[in-house]
Amino acid sequence: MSRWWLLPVILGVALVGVVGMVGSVVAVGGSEAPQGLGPGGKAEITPLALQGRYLFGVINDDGLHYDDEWARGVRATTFELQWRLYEPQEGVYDTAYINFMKQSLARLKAQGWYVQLVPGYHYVPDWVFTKYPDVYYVNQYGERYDPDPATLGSHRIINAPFNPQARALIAGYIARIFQDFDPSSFDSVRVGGGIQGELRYPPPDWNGHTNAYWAFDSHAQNPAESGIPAQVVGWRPGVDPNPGSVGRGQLLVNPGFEQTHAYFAIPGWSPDDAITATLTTTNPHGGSRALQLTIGTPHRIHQFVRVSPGTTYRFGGWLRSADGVGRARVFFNQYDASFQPVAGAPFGVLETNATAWTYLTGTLTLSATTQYLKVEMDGHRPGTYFFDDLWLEREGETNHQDREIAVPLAFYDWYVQKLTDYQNWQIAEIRKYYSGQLDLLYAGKGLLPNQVTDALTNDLRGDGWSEGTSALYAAAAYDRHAAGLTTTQQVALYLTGVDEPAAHLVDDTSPYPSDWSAARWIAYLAQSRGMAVWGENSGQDNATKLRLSAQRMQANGFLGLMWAFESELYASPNPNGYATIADYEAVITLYNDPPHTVYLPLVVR
Ligand SMILES: [Ca+2]
Repeated sequence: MSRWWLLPVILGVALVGVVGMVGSVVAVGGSEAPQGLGPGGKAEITPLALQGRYLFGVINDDGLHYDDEWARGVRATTFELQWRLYEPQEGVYDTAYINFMKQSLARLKAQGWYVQLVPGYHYVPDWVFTKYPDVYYVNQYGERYDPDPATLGSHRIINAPFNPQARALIAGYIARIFQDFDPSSFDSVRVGGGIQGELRYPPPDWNGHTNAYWAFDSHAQNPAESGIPAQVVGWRPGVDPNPGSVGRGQLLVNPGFEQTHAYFAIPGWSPDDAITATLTTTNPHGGSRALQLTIGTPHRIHQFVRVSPGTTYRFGGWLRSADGVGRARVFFNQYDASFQPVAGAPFGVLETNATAWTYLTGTLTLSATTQYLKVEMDGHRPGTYFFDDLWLEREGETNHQDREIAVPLAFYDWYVQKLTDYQNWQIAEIRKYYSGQLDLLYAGKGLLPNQVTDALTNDLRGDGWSEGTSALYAAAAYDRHAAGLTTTQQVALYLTGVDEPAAHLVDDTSPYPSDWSAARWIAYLAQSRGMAVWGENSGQDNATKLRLSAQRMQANGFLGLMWAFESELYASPNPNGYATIADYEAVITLYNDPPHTVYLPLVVR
């Protein structure tokens, strides 16, 4: 069974025949993955092939530059509706606004533009909040998500993942759009529903807190409505202790490697990309499974464990080596509150090259600044190694019960799943009226499974390794959202932030997703399920970022690129050095004249 992080080398360059269709891109090929992207997910992917020319577009056009843009090769634009302008009072639709937008649309279609509809239900009218005060997101501190309308009016989204009334209101607005506008006018429709129309929960920073999870309204907390697991009802991350940590003297999670999970290869443990970590049922020491590591390069699997500084800990476990030469090793390394190694601090180690299960123990007294022990396993040279029934306890501990993360894990699985469900609900709702392409807005690279594992083993307290990333609270586990799509028919993934992270921070030639740009990760997820992929930059970007974005578009088999924002392309004066429309024209010419039909697809075998 293959593991998600075990992505083999990227193979070759595909040559696709030239199809000289100006302003047209067609995605062909691809295959439907029969299952998710987690462990056991698809390992054989037929690449999407791109024929014809890349589709270059602009975002937030003001309607003044269509002719100029068209002459320079720009062929796509967003067409943004805003619910708050469309329906200023409940059931009252602004005819003047709608007619104006209809005229704009007619003009775009007459000129041949590719029109990406932004339905704009993330621009919520004021009356929704006054008439339906129940529609707010609520975090674990009992606080409503209610950004200041004056300064953050475009962030006032409603709690549609959990609140049926919020969904009903959005559904009514969507129906109205496709009643007023001919659905066939739109070449694609954006789907996301969170802030800026992206698929995500509100941000973690709220009212002085930095770890807000937005699933604590009465609907979310009602099992009959939300399916929240019983043991999770009322449990507040970072406020309530993890019941599986209270009074448990054995500090390692899943120390016997008996647990399994749909998305984590080894629950509680975070393997580096470059190793193969599996659960083996062959000859475990205890229970029915043991950890098997196959190592070719110096990499490890780890778990961070919160400990008390200046305290003595004891540890032990069962280890063995496959070849009798390489030594199986378990390290206990000291880390401070900032997750930096404590300089000069001693480490604990267990190691053996015995081929039979061997029991080893050790002791380590921590420094005054140590907050975490990073428990790591590897082998001292390439080979295969086995581990089972590890333990770590404070000296003198009498409670030997294993720590476990069932509650944080159940909470987070549910929190992510509810956003997947909201994604699927939006698709189904729009599909009632519209059969064309849907662009799912994924905000950047999001989370990788190891980041989630590290947060869970810290009980989602908010201060652990990887818990500083907003993607955790946003539930931006895009591998899960893509795997959880109920349909991929005419569905594309659309990345916001093609320019992120900066080029020097990523390696898109690496076989490992942790090294990749957001563009490569989202392209991988899309193509894993036979979907097309494209996207836009972050905005306020210079010509270097423009060229980088176009390179990533090509390298990852995107349909095209939308540039944010049109106003910046035409900025005059341009004191911030934004990419100009001339820069954009040069990029369009480079990639489309003659049509480029060579790119690096994500062939994964
Ligand atoms: Ca075991």
